[in-house]
Amino acid sequence: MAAGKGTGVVLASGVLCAAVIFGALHWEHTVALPVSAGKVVNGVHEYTIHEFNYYYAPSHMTWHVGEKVQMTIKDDSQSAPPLPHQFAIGKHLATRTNGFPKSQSLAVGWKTNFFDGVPITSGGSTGPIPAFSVSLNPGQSFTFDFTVPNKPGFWHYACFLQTGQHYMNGMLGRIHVVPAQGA
Ligand SMILES: [Cu+2]
Repeated sequence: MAAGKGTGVVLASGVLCAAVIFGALHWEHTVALPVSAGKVVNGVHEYTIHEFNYYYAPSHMTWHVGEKVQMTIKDDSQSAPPLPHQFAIGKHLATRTNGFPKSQSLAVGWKTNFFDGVPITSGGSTGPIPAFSVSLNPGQSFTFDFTVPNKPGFWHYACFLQTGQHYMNGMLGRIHVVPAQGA
């Protein structure tokens, strides 16, 4: 069963609603997390996203359209037990119910995936990967490169493992994609 601190979130979000989720996030994260950990090396914006139970650090990023990005995702989960985690960017939750009467909506993924049609470079190969996301075991990391596509607006990254339980526990971050600098 999930950690007790998530229970309030689950109860509060019987009706799945962004306002409830964001309220819960503010309530849960009493320690301030860095807004953006990117640094620029040779024109490439490098980010490392650390995954914990059940949050990301950083939990917010701002990207510019056309910017070259190198992302490293690292599962730094150390709480007992350390857990696999996922990093998936998208918008509009894909949900399903658990099949019981009065069942809750379970968040199981994104309807719109940010990386659809976007070439991803990793391990020497480049190409779009449908519904691209990264799932890691504790201690693992994965690095990939891409150019921020012309998809301005707010996007989210989340972990939907354990039938959405990680998402319900607050494992959610936000990306603001803004027009190219100087555009
Ligand atoms: Cu997770």
